[in-house]
Amino acid sequence: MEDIKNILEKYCEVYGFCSFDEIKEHLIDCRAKSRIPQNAKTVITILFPYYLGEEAYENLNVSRYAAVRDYHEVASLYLSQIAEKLKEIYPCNEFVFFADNSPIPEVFAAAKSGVGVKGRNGLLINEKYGSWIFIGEIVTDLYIPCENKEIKLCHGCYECVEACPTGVLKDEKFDPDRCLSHISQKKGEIPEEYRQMMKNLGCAWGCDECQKACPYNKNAEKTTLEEFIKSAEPFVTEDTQIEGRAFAWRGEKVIKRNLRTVSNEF
Ligand code: B12
Repeated sequence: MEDIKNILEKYCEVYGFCSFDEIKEHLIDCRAKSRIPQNAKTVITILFPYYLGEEAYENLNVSRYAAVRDYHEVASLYLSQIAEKLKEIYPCNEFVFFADNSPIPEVFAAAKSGVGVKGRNGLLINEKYGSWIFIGEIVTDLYIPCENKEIKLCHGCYECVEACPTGVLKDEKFDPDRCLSHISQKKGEIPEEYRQMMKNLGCAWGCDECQKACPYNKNAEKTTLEEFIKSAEPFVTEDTQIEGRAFAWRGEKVIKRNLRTVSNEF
C-alpha cells in the first residue's frame, strides 16, 4: 500500500480508492467498457484541478475548462506514467487508465473514493479545489484495501439550480438535452432561445453558470499544474488553433458557429 501511495504522490495531489464492485452495476455503456480489466477490483480516482483565478478569466469567451489545454491530453499524460510505474512493481496486474471517455461514472467513483461531495449540479466538489477539477481513474485487478465511503451530498443551497440558465437543474431527472453545455456542443442549428442565452452569457463553448454560483467554489484554490497554467488562452477567436483544445473533437465548424453566435453575427 505504501509503495502505491508513494507513486501516486509523486504525480498527483488528490487521489482516492474505491472497490470496483461498488461501481460495476453503474457502468456507462460505451465502447471503452471493453478495456476494463477482467476481474477488476479497484478504481484509483485522481483529480486534476484547473482553476486559474478570477483575474485570468477577464476576457473569457468559453467555459473555464476549455480555456486550458485539453484535459484528456493532460490527464492521460499523468495517468499513463502512474499506470506504468504501478505495472513495474506489480507486473502481474493490469492498470488501465481512463479520463472522461470512460465507462466509470466518474463523479460517483470519486465521491465513493472520498475525494469530494456530489453537488446538486451533479458535479464533484473537492474541499480544496471546489468543482474546478477534472477526474481521471486507473482501473486495476490489484486488490487495494479501501474503505468504501458513503456518497456525501453538498449542503443543498440550490444556488446552482437558481443560476442554471435553462432551468434544467430544477428537474427531478437531469436531461442533458436541456443543459446549455450540451446544447453548445451539438452540431446543426441551435434554437433561437439558446442562442440568445449563449450571447447573453458570452460563452461560446460549455457552460459554467452552476459552478460560478456554487458557494463551495468561492475559496477554491488555483491549480498548480503547469500544463494548465502555461496553456491558458481564455479568449478564443476564429483564428485560434483548435488542436489540443477541449472543443477540437467537435471540429471547427461548431466552435466557429458558436463564436459567431456569441459575437452578435447571427
Ligand atoms: C456525458 C457527460 C456530460 C453531458 C451530460 C452530463 C450529465 N450530467 O449527464 C454534458 C455534455 C451535458 C456534460 C456537461 C458538463 N460536464 Co460532463 N461529463 C459527461 C461524462 C462523459 C459522462 C457522464 C454520464 O453520462 N454519466 C452517466 C450518468 C447517468 O451518470 P449519473 O447521472 O452520475 O448516474 C450514474 C450514477 O448515478 C450511478 N449511480 C447511481 N447510483 C449509484 C450508487 C453507487 C454506489 C454508485 C457507485 C453509482 C451510482 O449510476 C448512474 C449510471 O452510470 C462525464 C465523465 C464520466 N465518465 O463520468 C463528464 C463529466 C461529468 N463532465 C465534466 C464537466 C467538467 C462538465 C461541465 C462542467 C463542462 C462545462 N463547463 O460545460 C458540464 C457540467 C454540466 C452539468 N452540470 O452536469 C466533468 C466533471 C468534473 C466534476 N467536477 O465533477 C466529468 C467528470 C469529466 C471529467 N473527466 O472530468 N457532461
